[in-house]
Parts: sequence; structure tokens; C-alpha cells
Amino acid sequence: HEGFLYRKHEEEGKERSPNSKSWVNLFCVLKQGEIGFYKDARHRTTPYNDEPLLNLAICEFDTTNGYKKKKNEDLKGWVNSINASLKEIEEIAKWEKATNSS
Ligand code: I3P
Repeated sequence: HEGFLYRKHEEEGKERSPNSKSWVNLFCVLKQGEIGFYKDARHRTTPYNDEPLLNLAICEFDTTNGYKKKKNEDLKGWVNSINASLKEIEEIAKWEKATNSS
């Protein structure tokens, strides 16, 4: 799953920029349990702001936090993809556990 999303950090970094709470339109790519953020579709080797890939396995994911200031029409599709990805990670972990113990 990939596409442009507007993103905003809830926590503000020590430095105002680039960790400000402003919205930024980024090309987001969900692949193998990780999400990468890029300036556009052509620059998917260089993450936006040199951010490391976001590993879903160590993330908490909550769509019910009640943010209502802006609507998010792409939410449903991304939630489905993220959940499918999490399931995949879980299955791989189970499989690895089973192979290691046999
Ligand atoms: C932020 C910007 C965001 C706003 C955020 C501001 O300021 O106006 O649009 O989020 O509000 O801090 P800046 O551009 O100077 O970083 P919303 O659009 O969600 O209101 P916040 O502090 O309430 O997150």
C-alpha cells in the first residue's frame, strides 16, 4: 500500500524544525511491516528527513484517538493494510517460534 498522506507529529521535537507540528504531505509506503515516508514517489530510496523506516511491530496504532479537526478519507484503506501487515508479522513470528523449537 502506498500513496500521499498528510502527516503531523503530535510531539514536538527539541528543534522547531523539522519536527514541528505542521502538516506535511508525504509519499508513504507500507511494505513488509514497515512504513517509509518520502518526499514523492520518485524518491523512495531517500527517506524524508532521513527518517528510519517505521517498524509496525514496535508501534502502537490507535485510530480512535478522537482527532476531528480534519477528515481523513484514506483512513479506512490504510487501517486495513496496516492490520493485514500486523497479522503477517504475527504469523511470521509464530512460524519462527515453531521452527526454532523443533
Ligand atoms: C501547527 C500547525 C498545525 C496545527 C498545530 C500547530 O503549527 O498550525 O496545522 O495542527 O496545532 O502547532 P506550526 O505550523 O507552527 O508548527 P492542526 O491542524 O491539527 O490544528 P497543535 O499544536 O494543536 O497540534
